[in-house]
Amino acid sequence: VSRRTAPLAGLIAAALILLPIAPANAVVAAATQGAALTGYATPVVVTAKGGPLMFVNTDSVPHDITADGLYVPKKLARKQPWCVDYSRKTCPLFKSQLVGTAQTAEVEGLDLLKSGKQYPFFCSAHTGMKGTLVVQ
Ligand SMILES: [Cu+2]
Repeated sequence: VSRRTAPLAGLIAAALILLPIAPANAVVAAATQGAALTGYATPVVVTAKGGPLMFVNTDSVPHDITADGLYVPKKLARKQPWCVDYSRKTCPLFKSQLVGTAQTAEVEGLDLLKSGKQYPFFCSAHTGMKGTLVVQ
């Protein structure tokens, strides 16, 4: 790295370090080593309506959080950024990205949920991994 590009490289490195840090008030859901067999480290997650809820994966294989059998109402699907990957009828009501080892992703869609209700979720890569999201 030349002297001229060194500051830029430093900025990029700092950005990469800062990216996985969750907001201070975020609730954290987690998958840890062996989660494909043993399930989520946090099978029951209590969150505020609208979140923020971060999913942290420390396992050696990728996992996510995906609403189980619950879908964004067709009329609203076009407005949800994560719905671009789905047909308008099959967009999960809430989901995180599939993330690999030591990665963190925000669970999106929590503002579509209702206080006082519980919502089942699973991992789209390992359908035996199941959990419950409790919205306060
Ligand atoms: Cu998984």
